[in-house]
Amino acid sequence: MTSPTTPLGWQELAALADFKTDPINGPTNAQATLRLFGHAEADVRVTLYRDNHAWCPYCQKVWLWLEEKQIPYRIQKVTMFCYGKKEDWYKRKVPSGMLPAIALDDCLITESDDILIALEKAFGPLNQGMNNPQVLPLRQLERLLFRAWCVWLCYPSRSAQQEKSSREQFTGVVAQVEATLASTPSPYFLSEFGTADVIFTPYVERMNASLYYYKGYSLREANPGFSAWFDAMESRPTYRGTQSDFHTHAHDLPPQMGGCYDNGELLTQTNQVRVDQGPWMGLPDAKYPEPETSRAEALQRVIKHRANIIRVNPADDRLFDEALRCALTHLMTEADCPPPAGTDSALRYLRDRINVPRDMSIYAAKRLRQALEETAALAGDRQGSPLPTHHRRDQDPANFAKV
Ligand SMILES: N[C@@H](CCC(=O)N[C@@H](CS)C(=O)NCC(=O)O)C(=O)O
Repeated sequence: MTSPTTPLGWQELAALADFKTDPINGPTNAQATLRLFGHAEADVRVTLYRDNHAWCPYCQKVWLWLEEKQIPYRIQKVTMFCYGKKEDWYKRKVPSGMLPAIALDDCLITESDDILIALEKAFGPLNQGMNNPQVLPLRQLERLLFRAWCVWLCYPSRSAQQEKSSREQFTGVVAQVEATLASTPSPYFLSEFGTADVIFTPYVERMNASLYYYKGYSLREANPGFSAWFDAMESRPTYRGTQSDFHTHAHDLPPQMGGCYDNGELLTQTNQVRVDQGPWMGLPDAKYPEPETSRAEALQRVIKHRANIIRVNPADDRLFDEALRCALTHLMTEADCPPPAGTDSALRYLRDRINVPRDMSIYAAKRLRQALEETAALAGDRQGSPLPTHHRRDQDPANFAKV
C-alpha cells in the first residue's frame, strides 16, 4: 500500500487497460454475438437465443455444449421477464418468451433437452449422447438433485425439524451423486468429459452458490467427488467463460426461484457477510489460479461502459465519475485514493451490481468488487440501496443500451 493519491484521469486509466481478447475466435466469453472457432461466417448454421444476463441455467447448458463442440454460431440476447420488457421480435418467434431457443438451418427449436438432441443429430454427440444408456440415468439423477435443492432452498421451513429433514433429503441425493462420481476413475460423471457433465453444470453451480449463502453449506468443500468435479470443470476454458460467482447467483436466484430462504445459522450469516462485503478472493466459487489479466480486464470493461455506469448510478454524475476513477486507480496501483465525501454508498451500489459472467470473468469481478469496497471504506460505511428480491429491474438491459 502506498500513500494516498489523487485519481487518474480516464485517458491515463485507458493506457493501463491492456487487455486484448478476440470475442469471436478466442476463449469462451459472455460478450460475443458471433463465435466462429476459426471457421468462416458462411459456415454458421446455428443461432442461440439466450438471456442478456448470461444467467439462465438452461441457456448455459446449450451454450457450454456449443462451445465444447466448437460449432460456429450466432448469439441473440433476449431480456428475461424479471429484468425488464421481453423484446417483441422474440415474442413473435417464441410466444411464451422462454429461453433458450435455437434456429438450426432456419428451424426453430425450444426446450434445452430437445435443443441438445437436435444439435447432436446435426453435429454428433459430445462424447456420449443425450439418449446414451449411461447418460439417461444421470439425467434423472440431476433432476432428483434439482428437486431436493428446490425443496430445501425455496420453501420456508415451519420448524427446525422440517429444515433438518429438507437438508437431509438433499444431502442424501448428494451422497448418491458422490457414489456415482466415485464409480469412474475420472473426475467427471463418466470415464471422460461429456454430455452428463454439461447437464449437471448449471444447477450444481447454482447449488454451490446458493447453499453457501442461504444455508451455510459448502457443496464443493463438503464433498470430495464434487470438489474434484469442480476442479476438473475449471480446467476447461469453456466452463470458465460461462462460470458465474457466488454474489451474482445469490442475488439473481430469488426472483427466478420465487424466493430463497436462509436458515439463520451463524455460519450462514458469516458466509453472507463474506459474499456481500468481501474479501471475495478465496471463496469456493473459483479455485483455479487467478489470471494475470484480471485487473486489466475489469478496468477495460468499466471504461467501455462507463457512461452508462455513471448515468445509472443514483449519485451525482460528476461526483461518481471521480469516485469511480478513485476505485479504478486503487484497482491498478493499490494506492489508497480517497473518493469525494458521500460517495461510499454509490461505490457500493456498483459493487453489488457487477454481474458475472455478463460483465466480466470471475476473477476480474472479485478484483473490482474489492477495489470498490476498499475505496468506499475510505469515505464511510453506507451501503447502496438494497438489491430487490422480487425482480431485478435495477439491471434492466434497456438502461445499458448504447448511449
Ligand atoms: N424446460 C425449459 C425451461 C426453460 C426456462 O425455464 N427458462 C426460463 C429462464 S431460466 C425462462 O426463459 N423464463 C422466462 C423469462 O424469465 O423471461 C428448458 O429446458 O429449456
